[in-house]
Formats: sequence, C-alpha cells, structure tokens
Amino acid sequence: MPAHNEESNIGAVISRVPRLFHPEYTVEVIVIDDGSKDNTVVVAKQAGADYIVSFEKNRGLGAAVREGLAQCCRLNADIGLMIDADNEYPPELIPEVISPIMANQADYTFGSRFKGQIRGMKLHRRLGNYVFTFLQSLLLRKWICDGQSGMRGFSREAMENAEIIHDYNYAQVLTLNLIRKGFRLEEVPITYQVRTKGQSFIKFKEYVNSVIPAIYKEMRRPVTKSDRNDP
Ligand SMILES: Nc1nc2c(ncn2[C@@H]2O[C@H](COP(=O)(O)OP(=O)(O)OP(=O)(O)O)[C@@H](O)[C@H]2O)c(=O)[nH]1
Ligand SMILES: [Mg+2]
Repeated sequence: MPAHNEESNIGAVISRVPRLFHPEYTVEVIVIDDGSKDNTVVVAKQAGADYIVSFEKNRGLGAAVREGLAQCCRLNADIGLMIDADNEYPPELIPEVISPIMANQADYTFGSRFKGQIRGMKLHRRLGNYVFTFLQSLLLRKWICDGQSGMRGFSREAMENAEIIHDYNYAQVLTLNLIRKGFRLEEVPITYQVRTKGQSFIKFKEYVNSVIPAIYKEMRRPVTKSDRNDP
C-alpha cells in the first residue's frame, strides 16, 4: 500500500482487507510511507499494518511501488497485491483480483474500473484515463481497459521481474515492462469510488511531463525476463 499523507483514508483501507479469505493463505499488509508529514504511520499501525517502511523524504509513487514489490519478495510472498491508500478501491475484492493468479491463469492483474463500476470520476480524469490506456494498447498491440488502476495483483515471478523506471509513477511503465516480458495480464471488474477525503497527487502538467518521457524510455529498453526461476 503506497501512501503519502493519507491519515484520513488509510485506516479504512487496512481494516477492510480480508485477512481470512483462504485457509492456506496468510495475508499481511505492508505500507510504504513515502515521507508523509501527517499521521499516516500512526493510523496505519493502529489499523493493523504488519510492516511499515518509511522513506525519510517524499520519493514518488513509482519508488514506493518498487519498494513494495521488493518487500513482498523479501518476505517470500507468493502473490503481491497493491492497492492505493486513498480508499477509492475496494479491499473486499482483493480475492477476486488475485484469483486468476492463484489459478495460474495470469501473472499480472488489474482491478479494472472501466470493466466494473465508477462513482464520482470527473470527465477530464475519465478522458485522461482513456487516452493513456489507449496509448498503452497501441504500444502493446493488446486491448487494455484500465491502464491506470491503483489496484493490481502480481505473481511472485512478475514481482521479481518488474522494473519501474521512474520514481514519479508506475502505472504505465510497469505494464509495458511486464507485458513485453511475456507476463499474462487479466483484468477483473471492480467498483471504484472517488476519494471524499485527502488530496489527489495528480497535477496534469507534471503528470504528462513525467509520464510521456518515461513511456518513451521504457519502450526503447530491451526487456528480458530474469532467469532466476528457470530450471
Ligand atoms: N509514494 C507516493 N505515493 C503517493 C504520492 N502521492 C500520492 N500517493 C499515493 O498514491 C495513491 C494514489 O494517489 P492519488 O492522489 O489518489 O492518485 P491517483 O489515484 O492516481 O489519482 P486520482 O484519480 O486523483 O485518484 C494513494 O495511495 C496515495 O497515498 C507520492 O508522492 N508518493
Ligand atoms: Mg486515487
């Protein structure tokens, strides 16, 4: 769970995580606190976070997700699930979002808002999502519905191989990276409710100026799967 100044939201997200959804799985919550200046850490602890990694200074959402995936590998997790700490995504649907990975039908999943139900998303955000998702579909020659989802599942192998090439964000570059490496994507419909508390970090100009060059850079990189898991 990447978090930056989410004291008013993170407690609700953590307490909604279904811990006992499967008898053979242990569910643990890792929070990557990206230099929050409010009480995010205190609230996360009170709500039952198992691990909290705090960056001294704000590094960006890309850096936080990269660290979260690395922590999952260090803790020997079979499956990773990232979910925004802003209480917009439904923790109750974590089992559904990871079920294609549990069934070994996918390595990488999105909780897909555009296949499910969206409440409160402004028109300009909706258009921005369409544009960036369509761009990814073109680059990958593969139809994607929700390329900016803040709820994603990962197989262990996907987590070990995932490279996020900029600190500012992960959304597009991570998908381009994993799909070009041959990992199988599946999108699972979810419900989404725009935040009622706290602030969105997206500023249009800064977002476009950071994300477009990163997409270009990612597409020019040769991608190879690590052979760590190969026999
Ligand atoms: N690591 C990190 N996380 C951040 C930062 N800013 C926001 N976040 C977290 O990233 C998640 C998504 O942030 P939002 O601001 O809602 O951005 P978004 O969901 O992509 O965009 P919206 O459509 O506005 O909701 C939340 O869990 C935030 O706490 C940041 O600077 N660093
Ligand atoms: Mg959000």
